[in-house]
Amino acid sequence: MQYEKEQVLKIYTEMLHTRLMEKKLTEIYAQGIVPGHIHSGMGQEGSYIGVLSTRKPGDYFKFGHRPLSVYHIVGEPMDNFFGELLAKRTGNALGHGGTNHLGRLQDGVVGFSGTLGADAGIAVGAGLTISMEGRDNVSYYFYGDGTASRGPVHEAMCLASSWKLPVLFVCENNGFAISTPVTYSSAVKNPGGDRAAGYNMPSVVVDGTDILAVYEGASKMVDYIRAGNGPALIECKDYRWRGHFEGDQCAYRDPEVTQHEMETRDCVALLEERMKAQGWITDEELQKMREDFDREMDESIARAQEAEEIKPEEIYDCLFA
Ligand SMILES: Cc1ncc(C[n+]2csc(CCOP(=O)(O)OP(=O)(O)O)c2C)c(N)n1
Ligand SMILES: [Mg+2]
Repeated sequence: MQYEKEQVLKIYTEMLHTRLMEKKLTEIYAQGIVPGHIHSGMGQEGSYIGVLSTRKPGDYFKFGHRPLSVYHIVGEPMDNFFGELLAKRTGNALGHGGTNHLGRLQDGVVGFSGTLGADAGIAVGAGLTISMEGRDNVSYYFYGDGTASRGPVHEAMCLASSWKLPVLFVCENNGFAISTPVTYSSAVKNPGGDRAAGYNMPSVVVDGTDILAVYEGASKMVDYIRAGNGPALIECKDYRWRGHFEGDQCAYRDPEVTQHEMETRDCVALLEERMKAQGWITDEELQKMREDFDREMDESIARAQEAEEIKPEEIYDCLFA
C-alpha cells in the first residue's frame, strides 16, 4: 500500500499515545494511587491502533481489560479516563467501576464485562443495531487468545454470521491467558484465524507488531463488512511485555524471550525507524511529541488526584436491578 506522510503520522501518534499512556498507568499504579488493578497492554499497541485506524464516526467498540488507553483514543476525555481509574467523581462511571467500567456510549464504546467473552453478544447486538438502521458502520469486538476459546464468543460468531451482521472480530493473540500459553489452550495455530471458516467468515492473520500490516489487513476486512457482506475476523499476533497484572512475577515464562520480544518486536520503534528512513520525522520531533503528551497526562492525573471521591452511601447509585 502507498502511504502519505500525514496518514502514517496520524497512525503513529495514536500508537505513541497508547504506549505512553500504558507506561504511565504502570507508573501511577506503582505509586499506589490507583485502587484496583492494571493490566498493561505495553507491546500490543500496534494491534489495537492498526485496527482502530479503520474506524469512522458511528462505529461501536467492545474493548476489554487491556490496553485501557484505547478508551481514550476513541474519544473518552483524558480527565474522565484518569478520574475513573483513580475512583473519582470525574470518572465516566463516577469512579464506581475503575478499570472494568471505562467507556462511554457517546464514543461508541458499549461497555465491558469482567466475565470475558460474555459480552461478545453485546458487540453482535451493536452490529444488529447498525444493520437495522441501514448504516455502513462496524462493531469492533476485541478479544484475547484465551477468550477465543470461550463458548459465548462462538455463539456470537455463529449469530453474526447467520444474520450477516457488520462485526469485526479482532483476536489479539499475545501468547498468554494469565499464565496459560496459547499452545496449551488451543489445538490450532491461530485461535482466531483458523476458526473463522467454521462461520463462513473471511479472515486475515497479521504480525501485530507491524502496525501498517495490521492496518492493511484490517482495511480489507472492514471494507468487506462496510459493503454489507457480514462479519469478518482479524488475528493480530503480538506479545505481552508486562505481567498479566502489575505485580505478576511471570514465573511461567522465560525472561530472555520477553527481553528479546521487547528488543526486536517493538511496534513503536519499528514504525519510527520507517518514518525516519523516509525523512518524515526527526529524533527531536519524536522527543517533543513524547514530552508534550507526558505533560498533558501529568496535568490530568494531578486534577484527578484533587477531584472529589464519591461517598460510601452513593455506592449503589447508577446500578440497575
Ligand atoms: C469467563 C472468565 N474466566 C476467567 C476470567 C479471569 N481472567 C481475567 S483475564 C484472563 C486472561 C484472558 O486471556 P486473553 O483472553 O488471552 O486476554 P489477555 O489477558 O491476554 O489480554 C482471565 C482468565 C475472566 N475474567 N472471565
Ligand atoms: Mg492473551
